[in-house]
Amino acid sequence: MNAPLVDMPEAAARRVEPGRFITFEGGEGAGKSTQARLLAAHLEQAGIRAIVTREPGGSPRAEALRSALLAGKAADLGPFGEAVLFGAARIDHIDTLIRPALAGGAWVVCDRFADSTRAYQGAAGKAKPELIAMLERIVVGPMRPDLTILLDLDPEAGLARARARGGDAAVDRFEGEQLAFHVALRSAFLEIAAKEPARVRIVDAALAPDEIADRIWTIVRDAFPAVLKQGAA
Ligand code: T5A
Repeated sequence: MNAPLVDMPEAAARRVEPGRFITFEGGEGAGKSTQARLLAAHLEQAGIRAIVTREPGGSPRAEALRSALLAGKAADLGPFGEAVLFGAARIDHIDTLIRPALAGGAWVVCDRFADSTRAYQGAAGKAKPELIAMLERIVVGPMRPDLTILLDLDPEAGLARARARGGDAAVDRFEGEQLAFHVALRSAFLEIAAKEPARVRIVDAALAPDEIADRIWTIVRDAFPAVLKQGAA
């Protein structure tokens, strides 16, 4: 029998930082940035220091990689090559922003994280799932989110929102993919949620922003009852 290429069991150590790490995931225009901001405001009202960040990006080096990736400059590398660059951006983001913030007791609210690589480069992009899984273990290690909010929306509605917001600006690398790509993305995110129900909670993103924010706040309070007492804020 061949020895495994890497030996990193799922039971790898949990991280020890005191802050909480919450990610938002979903297709284009699902409302992740809007809800990340609203959640951070809610947390601050409840007396918790919250930092909003995003991927790709969140640190100067990762933002430079974001510009290249969203301009399509890495598309010729193929989906796994792109995944490696998203991973490089993620390593810098974790090392320079996420881990230090969590270590200082802040909560980090991140607009997209490793589930986006699974969905965009893995399921929809068709990079080999075992390579994507291996990359995630190397890049993310124990820095897995405590909670992920999946904003689920019909892809045509999400793309229409993104286009309406973007005006005449050119669509980016992934917005420009065929509808079938975005349909595959939605299925991939729902599959991740089905496999990891304790971490990933689905919220209907077709509702009004305030209603979505209320539902997310209920989920967050329920997820961290020792910190956020019922009825807080
Ligand atoms: N990517 C990313 C990968 O391929 N692999 C990876 O590993 C990672 C991390 C990032 C791209 O990179 C890809 C995925 C992406 O294609 P991006 O610009 O950050 O690029 O793309 P998105 O994350 O999709 O950001 P968007 O801004 O397009 O979408 P959001 O953040 O989901 O939506 P938001 O909040 O900006 O809202 C969009 C518009 O809709 C309105 C807002 O006002 C705004 O105009 N809106 C609503 N309208 C009606 N009802 C609601 N409930 C609404 N909520 C918001």
